[in-house]
Amino acid sequence: MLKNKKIKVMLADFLYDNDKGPSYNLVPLNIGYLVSYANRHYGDKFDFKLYRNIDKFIKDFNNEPPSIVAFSQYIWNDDLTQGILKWIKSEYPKILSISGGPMVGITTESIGIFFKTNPSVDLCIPGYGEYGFTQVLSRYIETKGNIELIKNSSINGVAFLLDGKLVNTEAEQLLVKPNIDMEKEITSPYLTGLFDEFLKDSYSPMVQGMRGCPFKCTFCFASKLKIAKFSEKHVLDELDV
Ligand code: B12
Ligand code: SF4
Repeated sequence: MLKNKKIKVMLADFLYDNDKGPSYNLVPLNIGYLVSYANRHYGDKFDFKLYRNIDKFIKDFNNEPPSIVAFSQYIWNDDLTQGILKWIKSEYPKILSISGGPMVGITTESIGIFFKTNPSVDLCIPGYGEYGFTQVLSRYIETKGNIELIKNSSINGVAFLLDGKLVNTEAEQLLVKPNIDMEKEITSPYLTGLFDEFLKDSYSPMVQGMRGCPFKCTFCFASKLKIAKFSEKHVLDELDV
């Protein structure tokens, strides 16, 4: 590896394409927030690339495989993501794989089920992802990317299997809140240009005013998360009004 070369991280929230194009076409706000937060802490060490389109991901991956892959798993892209993960880990076992999103869930039981159905995932981050993701990056640097060493001791906000046993499953207490000051610590991915390539490609913007939900529908992931808000100014700045 070249000295001072940044560590490549590919993040994706995949969409299916049908014969009319993408099944829907919103910017990947979830991984955009992860990268906005991570860039504040480790932007000098990691080079983050965001993807929606699977063909583009595979082309760039084959061109230069990354050191870390990170995927959003929702009910609508779970099979697709699992397939890609299976291929990546069978061909490149040293690439660290991280997952997050509603399919992980936030209870010990759901995280256990997630790992059973996703054996190619090294680490998962239940609930809000920014804090845990950055904790993993820090551990990655300390251990020079050795996956066994990364899993040697627990990582705050992160769950994984060690000898078949779940480590760090205190999701319910720890992870249902963002663990960061969203307003101060998440720079808008719109205002920093992170989404420019998506907007140029006709993806639609989606603006988040708050997280969690004041309603408590029992089936819903969002009803379990603590409410956290962006300020009115933050939202208006993003809307450019
Ligand atoms: C807006 C929204 C929609 C919009 C836009 C969808 C989208 N964004 O892609 C619309 C109206 C289109 C929609 C439709 C549907 N939705 Co919807 N939707 C939501 C809602 C309200 C917000 C999602 C969102 O974008 N949040 C913004 C991002 C920034 O937040 P986030 O997803 O929470 O991301 C954080 C964490 O999940 C985590 N994270 C996410 N990805 C990753 C990746 C990594 C590597 C890491 C470490 C962490 C991480 O970190 C992020 C930042 O903290 C959620 C409920 C909620 N309040 O969360 C439901 C939700 C996502 N929807 C859901 C469902 C079921 C649907 C539908 C299938 C409903 C239906 N039957 O038709 C459809 C399918 C849409 C499709 N893609 O085909 C479920 C998904 C459940 C699941 N297990 O996947 C949710 C969670 C609600 C629920 N019932 O529990 N939806
Ligand atoms: S389904 Fe979830 S996001 Fe929608 S109102 Fe209910 S708790 Fe809120």
